[in-house]
Amino acid sequence: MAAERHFDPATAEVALRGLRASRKTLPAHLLYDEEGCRLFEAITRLPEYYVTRTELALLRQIGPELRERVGPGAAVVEYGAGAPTKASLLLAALDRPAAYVPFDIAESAVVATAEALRERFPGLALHPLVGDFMDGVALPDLPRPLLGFFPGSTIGNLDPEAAVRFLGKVRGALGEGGRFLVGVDLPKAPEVLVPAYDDAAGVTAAFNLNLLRRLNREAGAGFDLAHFAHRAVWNATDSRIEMHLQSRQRQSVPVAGVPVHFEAGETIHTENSYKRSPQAFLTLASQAGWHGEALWRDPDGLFSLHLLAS
Ligand code: AVI
Repeated sequence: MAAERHFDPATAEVALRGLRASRKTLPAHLLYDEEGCRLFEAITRLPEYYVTRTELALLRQIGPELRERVGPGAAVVEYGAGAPTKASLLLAALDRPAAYVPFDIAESAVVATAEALRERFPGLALHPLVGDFMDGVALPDLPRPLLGFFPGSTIGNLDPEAAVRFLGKVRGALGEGGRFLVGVDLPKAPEVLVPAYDDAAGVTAAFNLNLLRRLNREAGAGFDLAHFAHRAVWNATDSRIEMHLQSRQRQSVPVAGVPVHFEAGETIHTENSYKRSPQAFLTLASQAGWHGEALWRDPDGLFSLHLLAS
């Protein structure tokens, strides 16, 4: 979880770059300030957001087979370790796991995750690692076999090029014999997808709009949140849910002293969440040198877990 910050020239620069483009965008990572992380946690418990509970149930179900495939004494490296629940399930399923590396950009998240697991798994070696996993940080010296873990369909927030780049970096870091367990959300009817990203209680709307509040604080912006609406749109061509913030009126908003003009109905594209069939995901994985060792889906065909091998 990121700490609260005040004016930050880097955020202002990145925001202005996106907002001055002909199609306005903001980078999705800006959604995750302290309040954004709290709202995302609340999203994972929403009735419409099937992702988290489906993946947890699937992880429970595949435990014995995973234990068999991975073998004893594994070291688990979790990319984007924001909470201990999924790692805890995975470690409990494995045969005497030797080490766990929670890896995330937010120091407080990796420390809290490691602390929670220290109590649950007293013999486990813990190596919290802080950094941007997109940059491919070198891992500490770890026992083998190595199992990377990237749950939650966070890979779905990466466009195809970034996903291949990331998968390649992980393959390089885990090395020969490394395996990678990845949660991948599956394509499904827009009637299920759109409410999952535009829930009745308005939590996802608050999560998206919070980005403007962050820019008011960190980019010297003057957004009136009441003048923007959250939109979740299914883009069938690219097989992704898009989150947008739509201007309710013609308006001009100052950002770091620069006026940014909005037409009524114009949107800021804030996030993509790709939904990938097994074939689509395995095509990306193979471009990064991985091959599929095992694939599991929940009985309703909502979500998948891929075990990749190098
Ligand atoms: C973090 N990530 C996998 C979420 C998703 O489903 O794409 C982010 C999210 N955005 C809105 N709701 C959830």
